[in-house]
Amino acid sequence: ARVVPTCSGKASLSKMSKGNSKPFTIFVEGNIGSGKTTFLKHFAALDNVVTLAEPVDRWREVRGENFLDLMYSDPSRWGITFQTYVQLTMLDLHTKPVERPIKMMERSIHSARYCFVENLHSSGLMPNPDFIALDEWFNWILKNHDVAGNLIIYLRTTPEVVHKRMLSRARTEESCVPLDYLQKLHQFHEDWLYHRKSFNCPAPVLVIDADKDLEMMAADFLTCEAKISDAVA
Ligand code: DCP
Repeated sequence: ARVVPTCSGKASLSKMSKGNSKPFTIFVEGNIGSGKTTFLKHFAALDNVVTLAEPVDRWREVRGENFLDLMYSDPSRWGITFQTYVQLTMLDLHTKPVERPIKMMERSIHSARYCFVENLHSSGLMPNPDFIALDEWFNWILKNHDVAGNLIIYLRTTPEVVHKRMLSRARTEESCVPLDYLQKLHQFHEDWLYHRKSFNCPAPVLVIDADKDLEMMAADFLTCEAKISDAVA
């Protein structure tokens, strides 16, 4: 694991939450199939951490409609619907009060905008007016709500590895997602979190090699635990 310098050039983890009531907030980011859910499960066992899983099930059942499925079946038509709802549900999690000192979220409103929405728009799958409307909402949220984090854990993978994992877990809606889509998403994550050359990065980044099988990740989990407790202490 390595800690990428903060946007301001400091190499240490942010200690923003120290001394105030806001929890130390962590976003776990990475491509589809990078192991975010498993990562969160590990930390859910710790008594000072609240983990908030990504609300995929809420996106699959919205008053009888499966927004995730609609988005994959016709992104140009339904991408705006799906991503608007993702933005709402993520805002809900960002602003949710928690009772413990560390709040760990699976993804964030930031990766929704900077990776998924950006990918749909730049691939020509989201019409420009749809993109503008979403982006206006996003900018309004950034100005009017606290969606900041203290640390990003980037589960870094290669697209071929996550493609295999995605096919083997066989989530129905994802059956038609091609490798090319994962390659593009990978590049957006890389440019944002690893090369730091695209969008604003809202927190320092801890990079973890997540191509490894789960059994090989134990040491990385411990490294993360140590970095987090050091940052919060
Ligand atoms: N998704 C999307 N746009 C977003 C967020 C997610 O299109 N803003 C899609 C991609 C996946 C599904 O939702 O098809 C779930 O995405 P994640 O990668 O966030 O979650 P996983 O369950 O794939 O994570 P992991 O396998 O790492 O646990």
